[in-house]
Amino acid sequence: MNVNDLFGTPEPGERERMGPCAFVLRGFALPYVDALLPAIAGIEARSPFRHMVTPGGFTMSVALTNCGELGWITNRRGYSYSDLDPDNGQPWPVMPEVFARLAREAALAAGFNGFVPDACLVNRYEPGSRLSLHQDKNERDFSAPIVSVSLGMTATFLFGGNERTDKASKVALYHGDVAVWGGEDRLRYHGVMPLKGAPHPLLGNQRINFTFRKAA
Ligand code: MD3
Ligand code: FE
Repeated sequence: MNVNDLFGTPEPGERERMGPCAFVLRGFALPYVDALLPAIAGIEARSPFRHMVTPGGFTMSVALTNCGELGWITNRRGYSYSDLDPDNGQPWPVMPEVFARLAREAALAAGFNGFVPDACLVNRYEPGSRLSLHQDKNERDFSAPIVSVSLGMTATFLFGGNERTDKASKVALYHGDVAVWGGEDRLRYHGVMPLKGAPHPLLGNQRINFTFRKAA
């Protein structure tokens, strides 16, 4: 039971603890939204969202692109980080200054000083898109935290344990919320339930998530 089960939608400014080193900063990205949206458009113009294929041969329901020095990719050969967009052979778009600032400030607010991400995966969910339970373990060093920014439609996030079979709790992530996790929570299983519900006033029928990582 947590305070939001009793009192409903959380207020911007709340910091919810999900684990010893995992937090949701409610509404932390709201002051950045006006700058983030045109920056996403700029990234998309060079490296459009696309549905990648997993090593098992399934096409992801989530569409993705990347910015920064390295981008997360998947194909029949496996999951990896690449300095080039495989669709156009070009470097990924440069990480916009406002992205890097948001990631650093959010990490600091959760107790991780000096976070400098080299990779930003941008996920786009449409109604029905989901992300099955997984660990983020394609990064070279697990000592840096991960910062995740949610925009648009509300998603139900699944927060599990260190084993796939550990019971996962559900957390609603709203437009503007930022999740930060590291330390002993860095390798916890997590996922996103199929997107459903009301369109967002600003973004319509989609949810966009940025996941900032130190990959190299
Ligand atoms: C893990 N994306 O791309 S991470 C991914 O909403 C991914 O698209 C999610 O998982 C998405 O690999 C955002 C969200 C998250 C938040 C808090 C966590 C993952 C966490 C706390 C501990 C462990
Ligand atoms: Fe993940």
